[in-house]
Amino acid sequence: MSELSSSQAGTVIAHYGIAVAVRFDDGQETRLPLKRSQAVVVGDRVEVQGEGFRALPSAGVLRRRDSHGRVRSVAAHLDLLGIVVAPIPISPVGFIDRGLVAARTANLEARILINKSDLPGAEALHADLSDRYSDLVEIDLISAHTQKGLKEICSWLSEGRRGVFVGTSGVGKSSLLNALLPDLDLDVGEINEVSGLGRHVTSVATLHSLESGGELIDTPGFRDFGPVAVSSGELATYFPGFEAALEYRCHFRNCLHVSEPGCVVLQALAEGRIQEERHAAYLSLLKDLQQAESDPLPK
Ligand SMILES: Nc1nc2c(ncn2[C@@H]2O[C@H](COP(=O)(O)OP(=O)(O)OP(=O)(O)O)[C@@H](O)[C@H]2O)c(=O)[nH]1
Ligand SMILES: [Mg+2]
Ligand SMILES: [Zn+2]
Repeated sequence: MSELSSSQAGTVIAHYGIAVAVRFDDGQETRLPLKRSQAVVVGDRVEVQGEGFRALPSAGVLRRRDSHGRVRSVAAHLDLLGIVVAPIPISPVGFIDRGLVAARTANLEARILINKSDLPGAEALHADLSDRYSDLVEIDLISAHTQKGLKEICSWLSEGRRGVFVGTSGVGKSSLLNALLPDLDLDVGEINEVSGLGRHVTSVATLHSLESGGELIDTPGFRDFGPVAVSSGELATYFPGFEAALEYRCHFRNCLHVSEPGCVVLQALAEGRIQEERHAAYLSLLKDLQQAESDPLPK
């Protein structure tokens, strides 16, 4: 076969909207134009021929629904999901639950990473999140600035494991990557002093290899994280904190655990085994999913 007609396999390592960067398996990198019809995300495997490429089947894809109801893929071939939060900016209500549900449906191992441990309020946030989530998921108090806890993150991202950081703009996702990879120099942005919000600095998703052998993907911050790969009827099965209650069966097979008689979730709620706040978070996500299911919006 001639040089020109042979195809080469690689991985998408950056997505610029109109083009992608691909790293071939021999380590060489190239930039290729993206056609409108081509849907690939960082982490996807592709087969490149000249200027063209075709995406190979993917797995471990993290998807979310944006505020317009559109389904967006975040990254592919993932093993780990780091849900990054910070004392400032505060993450939207339900962000962690949505992230955990999305991780469970995509079969990813999730962790809550509380960044900016050097700031006042970090300890209180840690105590609050530990109260709610420590039975369900590992929680780390870390800092990109002081490097606290970064060694643990490196060992989590050990050889052959690929992770992605998600979190609202300004929580420090890019700063964490810069701290984990001293040669990297991703742009980081100041928090707006009036609104306390980030400035949406990162606009491109990029994949980076760590010394520990793992890989980590930086993403632009987004406020909405509506899970997509789960229907309203299945939500409870994936909802963090409902596991023990759902070892028993509700009276109705299609129980949504809202107000139905003979519901084991509501019984656990009444007996204090499920906190009110957890059930309220479930109801809010259930409502969003039902709305998305009834909306004829573009997929
Ligand atoms: N005090 C403190 N500030 C931090 C820490 N990590 C990041 N920051 C600051 O938080 C701000 C936002 O950081 P970025 O890394 O740009 O946040 P991001 O999550 O990548 O934001 P987007 O790209 O907009 O989604 C910057 O001013 C950082 O210096 C930390 O550990 N401690
Ligand atoms: Mg960033
Ligand atoms: Zn029920």
